[in-house]
Amino acid sequence: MVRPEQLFSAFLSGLRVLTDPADTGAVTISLPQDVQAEEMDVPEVFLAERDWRIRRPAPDEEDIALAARLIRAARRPLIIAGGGVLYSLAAQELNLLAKQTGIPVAYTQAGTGSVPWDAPYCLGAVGSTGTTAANAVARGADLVIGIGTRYEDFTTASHTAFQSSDVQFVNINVAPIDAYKLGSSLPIVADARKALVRLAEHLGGYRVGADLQRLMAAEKRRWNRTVDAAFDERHTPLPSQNAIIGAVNRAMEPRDVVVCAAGSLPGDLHKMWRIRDPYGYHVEYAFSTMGYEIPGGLGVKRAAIDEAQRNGDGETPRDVVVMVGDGSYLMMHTELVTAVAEGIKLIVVLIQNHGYASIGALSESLGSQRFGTRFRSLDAKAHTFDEGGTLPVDLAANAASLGVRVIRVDPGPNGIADLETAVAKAKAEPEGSGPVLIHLESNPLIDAPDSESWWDVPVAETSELESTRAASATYSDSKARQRPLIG
Ligand SMILES: Cc1ncc(C[n+]2csc(CCOP(=O)(O)OP(=O)(O)O)c2C)c(N)n1
Ligand SMILES: [Mg+2]
Repeated sequence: MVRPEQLFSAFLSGLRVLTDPADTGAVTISLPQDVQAEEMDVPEVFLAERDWRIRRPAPDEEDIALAARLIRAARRPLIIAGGGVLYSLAAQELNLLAKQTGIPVAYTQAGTGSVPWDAPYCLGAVGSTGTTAANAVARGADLVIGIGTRYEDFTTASHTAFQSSDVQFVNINVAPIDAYKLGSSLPIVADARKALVRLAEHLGGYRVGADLQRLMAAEKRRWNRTVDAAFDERHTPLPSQNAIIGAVNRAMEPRDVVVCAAGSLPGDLHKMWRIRDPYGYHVEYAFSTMGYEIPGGLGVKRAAIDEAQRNGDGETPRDVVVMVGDGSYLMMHTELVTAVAEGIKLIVVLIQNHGYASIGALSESLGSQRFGTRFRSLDAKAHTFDEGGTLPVDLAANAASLGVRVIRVDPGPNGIADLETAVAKAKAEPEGSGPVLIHLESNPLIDAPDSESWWDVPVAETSELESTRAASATYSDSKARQRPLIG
């Protein structure tokens, strides 16, 4: 903007965007500094309070009737719950529908929390970072009901998740662009909550078949056992990230919120986090921005404080636990100073594995030997960082230098138990007492359990490395399973 009078229309359109369920996003209003210094009379009517009602478009009745008919006729229906379920405050309605009908529910990153992990109809995460249970049911699904999902690349496992030849998609989404995705035979442009309520009415008396119920139960048991085993891993001296996630999950209360964004953690959390509250999981995976974790966590904690105040009765805010890798921490940890200055109780679990475990594992799986993903000193002769010693970096000391209270969890057989105690201790600190950072080292070479899924990352077609040539052949085989126009 170049004139102050433009503020009136700019503010109103800014709020329109902020309150629009489909177009919503961040709004930035910029004024040149000379204009900022001008004085201007503002009409009272502009300053008056006004209500911004969030639009909730109702579904077309015929569409809902048709969706119910498709569901009744399907042998293997599957609901995919996206972030839209949570933005629409529709978790309760989704759980009621799933309980009533027995239709299995799998969730995307943004949809994590829409159903609790231990509900019989919950298959957990779907796609490249999914559970084997959700992915097995997705593979054979003949009707996918996507609710509030953008079907991004990980959700569809790069178009390999749905292999049934007759699979159809019913997509309920407030944004038309997403409702029409994957060649949907029935795009329903509507608010998730309203659509779920109407759908439940139309599905009175309907239950999924016994075959699907048996498959769900068996696959869920198989996956739960896999996660139990991963959480129980006791590698020494350095623990696996799986065991770390298990310990943090056990030490947190159901309503506490875990925050994350980049590295190997988001995929591992999506798979394994045992979610118990619709708003207990905040992972920025749209861009997976390294460095989001601590400033993002601050925002979540502020929202939690507001929520407790709104609820009244002296309610204590939810605890917010940021899980962050050393690479992400190094990229942006300085907002810890804001938490210190404002006395914001933020709990940070910093996993030091001396490098980029995520990119390293991806690189290795594509035949490239984790090149350049370890933080090591330069071997000047070989001109490589891959051979030198671990850097004498002490991120716990770094956090302490910013005024953060730090708990170091030492490596060894008691590491995981000590971590649980450390999280409990941090949680016991009073509100207003500032951040606590728990520092521990982890073994970057132990992966999370396999998703039995895929992600399309192209491999060099020519290479002198035998490992890359082998990866390229495997890549071509996987490409053959892609179904570009649908799942
Ligand atoms: C701003 C930004 N730059 C680069 C990337 C690509 N990237 C994703 S994960 C990752 C490494 C993260 O390292 P760390 O936080 O230590 O987690 P780890 O992989 O060890 O679990 C990189 C470079 C990204 N997601 N965001
Ligand atoms: Mg790391």
